[in-house]
Amino acid sequence: MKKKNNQALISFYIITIFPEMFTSISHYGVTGKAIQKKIIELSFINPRDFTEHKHKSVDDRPYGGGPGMLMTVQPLYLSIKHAQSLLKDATVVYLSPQGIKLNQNNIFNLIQKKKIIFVCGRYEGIDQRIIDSLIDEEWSIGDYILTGGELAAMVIIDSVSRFIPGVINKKKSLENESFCNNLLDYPNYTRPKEIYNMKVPDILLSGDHNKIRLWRLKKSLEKTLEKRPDLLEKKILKKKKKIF
Ligand code: 21W
Repeated sequence: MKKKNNQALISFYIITIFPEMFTSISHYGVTGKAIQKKIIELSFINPRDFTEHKHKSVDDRPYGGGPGMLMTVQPLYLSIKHAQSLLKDATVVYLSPQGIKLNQNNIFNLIQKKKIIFVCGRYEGIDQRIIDSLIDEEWSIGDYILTGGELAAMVIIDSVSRFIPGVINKKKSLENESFCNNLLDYPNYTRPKEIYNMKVPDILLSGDHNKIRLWRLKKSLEKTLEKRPDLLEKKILKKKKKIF
């Protein structure tokens, strides 16, 4: 079947000792569809398949002492080299708490890349020599501690999938989205008009689209001022950019 021109293909190679975790995004919802339609392509490389250690181990104790274990060089090195041979010119990204903290802007820039190799660490991290020799970029998804890079990779793939043409068809639903314009969403309502003594605001039933647009903008601004004043400051700095 021929691919439609508006469908950008993004390939992710994921280096992980827990590839089964990714069934959660492959089988469900928007990301599941995107993968089914081959708009997003996920491939897995398991360092355990590349270990030359007699007990198939992929971790060892840190030199100099300290808590926990680290992922060793050898299985990761061969895994990354293998991924690079299958996905030429890909950006190699190590997911770690030390990385650049991702936001909506980074995610948007990411879809231009098309080819990404994610290295998911487990234990207390990976040997620094892998980072120095094979990693192009190091990314974090926020200032809290996870148990490994897999959930971070899934968060990124999930978020990226919203940006790809053909994944979410309704262009409009993306245009007004939270964070795109540094505003939080306005309140939303669907049928019925009244339930359990709770009503939909009259203005949304008025059919006056200009008034509705202004009401939504007002609500968005109010909500943002109340909950995330930091976003409004960003917005004022970027005043020239048109909103809504
Ligand atoms: C968490 C690894 C904490 C290491 C020596 C001994 C990927 C992540 C991760 C993890 C530590 C991301 C230490 C936000 C995250 C991830 C696993 C710290 C200290 N050093 N984004 N002990 N948060 N986390 N080790 O945790 O792999 S992206």
